[in-house]
Amino acid sequence: MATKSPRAKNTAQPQSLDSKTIKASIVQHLHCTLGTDENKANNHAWWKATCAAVQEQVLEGLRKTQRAHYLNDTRAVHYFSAEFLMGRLMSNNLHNLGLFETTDQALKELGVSLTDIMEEEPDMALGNGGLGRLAACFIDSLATMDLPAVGYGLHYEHGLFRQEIKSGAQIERPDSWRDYGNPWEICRPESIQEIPLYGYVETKYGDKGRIQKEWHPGTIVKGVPWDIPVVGYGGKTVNVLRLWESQASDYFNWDVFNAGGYVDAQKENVQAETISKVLYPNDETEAGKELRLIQQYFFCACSLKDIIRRYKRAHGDNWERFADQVVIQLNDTHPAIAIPELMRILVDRAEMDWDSAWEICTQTFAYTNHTLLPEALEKWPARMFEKILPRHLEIIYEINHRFLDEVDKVWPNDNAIKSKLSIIEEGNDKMVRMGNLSVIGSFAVNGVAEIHSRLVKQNLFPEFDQLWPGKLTNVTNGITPRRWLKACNPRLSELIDSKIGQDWPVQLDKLQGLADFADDAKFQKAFMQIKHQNKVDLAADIKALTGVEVDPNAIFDVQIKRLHEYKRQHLNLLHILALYRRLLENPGYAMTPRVFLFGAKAAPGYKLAKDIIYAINKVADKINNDPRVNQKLKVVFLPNYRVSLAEKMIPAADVSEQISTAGKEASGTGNMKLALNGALTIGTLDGANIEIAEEVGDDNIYIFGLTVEEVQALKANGYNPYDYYYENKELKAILDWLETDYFTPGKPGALASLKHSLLDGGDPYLVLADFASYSDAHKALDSAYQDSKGWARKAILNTARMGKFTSDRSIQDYVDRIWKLSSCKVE
Ligand code: F55
Repeated sequence: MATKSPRAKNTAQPQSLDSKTIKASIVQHLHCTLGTDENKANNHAWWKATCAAVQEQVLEGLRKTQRAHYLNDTRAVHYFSAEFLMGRLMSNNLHNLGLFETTDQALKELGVSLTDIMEEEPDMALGNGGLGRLAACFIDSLATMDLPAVGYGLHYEHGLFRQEIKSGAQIERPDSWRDYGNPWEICRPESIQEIPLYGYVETKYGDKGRIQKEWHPGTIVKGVPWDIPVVGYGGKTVNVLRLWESQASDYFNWDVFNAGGYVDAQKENVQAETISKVLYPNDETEAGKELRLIQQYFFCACSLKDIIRRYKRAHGDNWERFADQVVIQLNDTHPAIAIPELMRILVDRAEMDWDSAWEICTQTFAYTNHTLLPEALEKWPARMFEKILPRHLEIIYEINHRFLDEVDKVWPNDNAIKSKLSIIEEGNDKMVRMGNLSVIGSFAVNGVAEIHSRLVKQNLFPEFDQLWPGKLTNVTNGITPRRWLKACNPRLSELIDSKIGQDWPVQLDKLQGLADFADDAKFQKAFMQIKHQNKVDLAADIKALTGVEVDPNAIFDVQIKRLHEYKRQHLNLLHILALYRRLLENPGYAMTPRVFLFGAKAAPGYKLAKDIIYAINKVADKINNDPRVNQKLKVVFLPNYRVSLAEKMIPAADVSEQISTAGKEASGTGNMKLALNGALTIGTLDGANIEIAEEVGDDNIYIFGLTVEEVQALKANGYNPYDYYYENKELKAILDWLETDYFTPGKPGALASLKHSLLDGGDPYLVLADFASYSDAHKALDSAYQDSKGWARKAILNTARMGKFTSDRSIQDYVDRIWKLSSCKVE
């Protein structure tokens, strides 16, 4: 049952500002910052003026926080992540400052709707999915808990692509979130860094035969920091997310320029500026592209220089306290290049001996693993490495050499183990394994849910676990309740406030208090009315976005996440087809009206994922226009799924689809957001679903499908999807249906790739094996919904029992077990 979650100490004290003062500030900014006035201003101008007014408060907090951290010379965590999926900032900042109601009032008096102007803000979509959003939730918790922390990442000009759906297919369009400026960010030219790339390494012989290595870079790029203030709930601590933009270095290539090669000199600029141009849109696959490695090195090198500059300001050239003051958390292996970079700085630049340098490194870094999928484990061709970062490759070889000597002491002459644990994968094309480097260079390694961490130990890194017992551990993910309940579901938040007080956003365990009302008819009614109202709102959005009309009285069944075979959106689709078929064959088929909602982006190069999106859309078209089933079934694919759309869908969901093949979803975090907002999970025993089930209890969740052990056994015994195809008549009919032109008139076979991947493709994610059990779980869920009181009770208990999944608890786990940080109060 519920574990105790930590106290985030702040509660949102409304600040002293009244609506008159805010109003004056907004108007002042409208005039003096935007150069317009109350009569001419459109929503965009009002939004910008309001941001500017809010930012004044934010910056006050930022200044005080930085002063407090400096004066206390605090140990700080540095969260290195190639992705921060921040979404919009206005609502969150207002809530965290305690200024939401006052600002709402101020704008009302000006004849402006806060809700409307918030829609003007583009999402900061500098991430792909769960990993990037986790980083965003974590920095929210860090600030809320008054912990000294800096987020470090890349200032992509273009975030994750905008998805359009044309005739059912995904089209990618560039995301231009900064085209009209970003009112929250501050450029810090005083902290620009210069980053070397390419070139060669010179070996020199110094005093007493000491070998000195000197890297002569082939080019230098400039890193320009942009700071996004991160406001903690209560508004006291304001930390910083520092994102690096690449620019051409000023002095570099002046020779070419002076020789009259203006255009060529500009070419260099274009190259340098490409580094932070665009976020790679792949989740769960490593791209293996040169530019991606450069991106990784660029932001890590900038960030390390920044950290070292700050450290030296307090401690001069004495490195002894570095690891006491600095802890660096690597969000997956994407920033793992920071490990050899710190070694290079210590050994080559600070002239430290190897062992002392290695001691500092391995006390500074900790690494979070987010995946077991083999195709997602980053590997770089050694030859590419050598070209871009020649000195780093040498350092990696040296780290590896010394490490393999240690391995030999434990497993003498065991070449199989050595080749498995080596940072270098031997072969025609040698590869650098970033996962192994991360484990070897860190003092702690964590998975992101209990089952995932167990599999990391048992399957991914068993020998490392033997070599260093205790180094591999678990920190179950969490989500910030400020964004994922307080801000996105104001109706429910108000109801909760009225029952259990206002501390729950920082003490999420308090939601347990709602369990007392789970059977209270009045509370049930209020809870379900809020759900209904949220569904009415979402139905209006759906109509506006897609033209499809949905009935808020139907069950809203939601699957929102990146599109991937292992997440099995196609299992959901096959079940929808089963329902459709049952309704056609038997118009009296008993089922509660259901609206299936999808939101998902596919990696642009992932053919089958795009085929699945196409299939969902084609099936949706057919069903939504078939009057025979329309009273019972609708299917909607909402285009361009992103944080701000999630904030609208989650409060309106009755059912949460968490149906990955057991063992494949490291944790999931959407599962937590949906349950927190009173949706019931239909899910497999995978990732954090298992821990959610433990919290909510078996009566309040619909678990189905094979377990990890059963998956392993089935695969070991030779899984044959045809067995299920021939065995299950319904399944066969559905799969055969996909080959006809029923859903794609005039284009038979347009959806056939799906069937083939599940049959001749071997069904790698066991969709067919889990189909029957999934269908049964849906039947159980459907009949449970018929009992409206019973359902209300289950929904309330889901919300009441999500305390464990606040990201404050995750952060407290990191603090206690990995980071050993102390909080620092800001007055
Ligand atoms: C992005 C880029 C690359 Cl190269 C590889 C993976 C990703 C990515 O976005 N991964 C990701 O989102 N992983 C997810 O992390 C979440 C947070 O830990 C987990 O909840 C989720 O299970 C996992 O898939």
